[in-house]
Amino acid sequence: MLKFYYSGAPNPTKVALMLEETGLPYEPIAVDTRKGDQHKPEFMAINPNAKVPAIVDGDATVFDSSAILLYLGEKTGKFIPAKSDKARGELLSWMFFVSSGVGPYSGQSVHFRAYAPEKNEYAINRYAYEAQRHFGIINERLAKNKYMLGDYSIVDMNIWGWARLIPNILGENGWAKFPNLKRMVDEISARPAAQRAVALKDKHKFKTEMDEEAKNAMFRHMTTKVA
Ligand SMILES: N[C@@H](CCC(=O)N[C@@H](CS)C(=O)NCC(=O)O)C(=O)O
Repeated sequence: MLKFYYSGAPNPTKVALMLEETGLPYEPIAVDTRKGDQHKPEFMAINPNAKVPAIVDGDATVFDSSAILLYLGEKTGKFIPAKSDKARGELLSWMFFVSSGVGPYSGQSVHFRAYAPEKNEYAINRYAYEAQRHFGIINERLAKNKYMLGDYSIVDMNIWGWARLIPNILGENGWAKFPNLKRMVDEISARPAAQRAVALKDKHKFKTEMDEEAKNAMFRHMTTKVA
């Protein structure tokens, strides 16, 4: 059975949504990143980048949430547009837009807002500005389209994983500028598959404290010099 290495964080949750939407049987395997499970050799043999999510499907190992969403979309033929050059161009553009923009800027925005030991206004504003700019582009497209590619697809799941956390990324008024994106996120969150995906984290008692052990596991730059 397909093995799904996960935690309750945004990138694994979007993959959980796709697994739940497709109905593919899978075995969830918890990786408690606040305890340092991601650095264990047995997990790093699956994802040398030491991050969740990852999947093992027969002899295929896939890590990185966008790669997994594409893999599962192609494997099942679900939530992926019919093949034409035009549709494939749009699919790849928006998938890479999320993985190179929405995800990293949102993640860094949360980091500098909530976890950095010093409040660095420059970093907070830069990442919040870039995250907001990316969400703005999505919001504009959703003014004319119900979903990013017309029909509900892995692009929307990829966005949902982060956008459902907009108040954590941009602050409590974060939704103010994005009514169309909010409409889509609420629609997806109401789906039974999304509710099961979000509830998956409760199947395991993940560590919640951001203590020294967690910081040592997740923020290694704090204790390791670059040069
Ligand atoms: N580009 C990767 C990023 C994965 C990632 O940053 N995962 C986070 C959870 S959302 C993680 O494992 N953090 C633990 C750590 O950085 O040690 C993806 O899209 O899957």
